Amino acid sequence: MARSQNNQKSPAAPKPPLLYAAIAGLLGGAIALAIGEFLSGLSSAVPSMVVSAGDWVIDSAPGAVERWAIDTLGTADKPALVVGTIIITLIIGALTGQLARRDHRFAAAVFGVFGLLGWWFLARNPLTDTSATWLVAFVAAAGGYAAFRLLYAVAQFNESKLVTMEPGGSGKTAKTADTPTNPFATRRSFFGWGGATALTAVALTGLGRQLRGRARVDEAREAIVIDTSTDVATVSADIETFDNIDGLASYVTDSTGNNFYRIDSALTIPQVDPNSWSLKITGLVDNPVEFTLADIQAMDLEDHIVTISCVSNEVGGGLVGNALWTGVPLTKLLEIAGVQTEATQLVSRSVDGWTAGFPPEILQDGRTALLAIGMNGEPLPVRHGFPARLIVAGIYGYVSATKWVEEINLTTWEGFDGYWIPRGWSKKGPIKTQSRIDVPRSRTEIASGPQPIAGVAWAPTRGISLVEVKVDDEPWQEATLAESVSDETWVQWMLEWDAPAGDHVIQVRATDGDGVLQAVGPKRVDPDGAEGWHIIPVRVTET
Ligand SMILES: Nc1nc2c(c(=O)[nH]1)N[C@H]1C(S)=C(S)[C@@H](COP(=O)(O)O)O[C@H]1N2
Ligand SMILES: [Mo]
Repeated sequence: MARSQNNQKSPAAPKPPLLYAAIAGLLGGAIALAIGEFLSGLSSAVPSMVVSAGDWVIDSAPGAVERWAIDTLGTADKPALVVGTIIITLIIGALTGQLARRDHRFAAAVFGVFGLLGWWFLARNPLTDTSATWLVAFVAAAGGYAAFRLLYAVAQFNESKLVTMEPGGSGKTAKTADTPTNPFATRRSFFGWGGATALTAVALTGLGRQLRGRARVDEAREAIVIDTSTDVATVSADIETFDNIDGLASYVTDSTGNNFYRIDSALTIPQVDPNSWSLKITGLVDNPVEFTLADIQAMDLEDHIVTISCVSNEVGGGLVGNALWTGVPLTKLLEIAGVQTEATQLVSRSVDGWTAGFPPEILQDGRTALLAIGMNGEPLPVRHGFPARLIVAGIYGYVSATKWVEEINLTTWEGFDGYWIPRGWSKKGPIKTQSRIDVPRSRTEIASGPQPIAGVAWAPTRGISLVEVKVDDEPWQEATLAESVSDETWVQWMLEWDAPAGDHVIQVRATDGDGVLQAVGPKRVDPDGAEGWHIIPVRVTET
């Protein structure tokens, strides 16, 4: 009963002039959109509402219409959609303001629908965190509605002398046109509040975009060419792989989109401007140095294929991937800085303050350790540490693989604990030998008959010498290993199997290059990595 309440509170509250009501509605809509932009800047789990609405238009437009739009609007189709969404929202806001003069509940309903629609656009995006989308949509709609109500209220000033004549009054009319019923409702205060609201909307949007900064960094990233002598497409062609086995992880993991696992503590992916980025080497060194990206690019870049893995990878899990990394050997940078003999820990720090540490003496065994700027022939994807990160073969990511790295500090082993160490993880993190069955997929049904059993096994930097597979109670059988470029990468393995109908259990175990059998465990991931043989059940049906 918003209306009767309204009438009761201030029986004489006049309706705002049509134009003012429309402006109030328009600015309420602007605030709602701006809050959405601002919140999406705060968290990478929340995309922009405006962009999501545009995505929906693209997705639901019939192919022909979409092509027409792209042809007609050229590459400007995305900005055009965004501008279109904003304009439509503002027009609806203005209409809402006008209609609210008849019935106040109308505005509440429109902002409510805005919230629901906004939520739906956000939630459609597979990358979003659903609980966050509810919050964002609600805050945006409520904030927009509150702004509208405020402006509407200050617009309820008396437009003309006639309106102020009241029965029982003195018969005199007010001298000014702006005699308010609500003392704050004057033309002047409306423009004051309206201006402030418009500025707030612009500031929130600008701040959100600034925080995200994605487009800017993406553009800068695309302008960078990684000078690599290795063509990632031919890496797998030059060696014998099992890439043709359906469902088996390919030898080199695709690093586009979200195909390569991503682990970090960053709520928003840091957006680092490559032109102002630099890496400092500090601490126990003779010459503290600082390198720009241009400095790094001008050095002799090396290409290495290295498998990296997360200490949190469960037995059979996917927090592992193999990529071609391009960069400068850490030893070369450390040589320039002149590491002192007391330095027993190399701590790397990212732009967001995350840290990792390992003993630099492990670099003496000649393993690959890079300040990497390229991944699979391209600049590092932003989510994988653009413009630079560390890659050290044979130790888990949490002690070494700092993304968005900006400082390497040489210190003592006791002098510092990296990010995860006080949180209950082991200070040293050598990668344990692991093996995984990819084909057939665990808990699936397959048809009886010839069927490969296949997967990957890794033990960087020791390499894999043997993979064995066991079906039910049969003896362990030796799998065939594909080729790998070095002991620093995983290796694909495969065993032909004539699958008989029934329920089966398949297990795998690997032996590393030192002849050490993978630990049977089971042991949980903390504090220093899971142990155990991967065991999967499958159902084979009669063909
Ligand atoms: N800045 C930063 N770098 C980081 C992390 C992080 O939280 N912040 N996580 C590390 C961990 S635990 C792992 S396993 C690897 C994962 O690298 P990826 O996301 O490129 O696969 O990044 C490492 N580098
Ligand atoms: Mo990790």
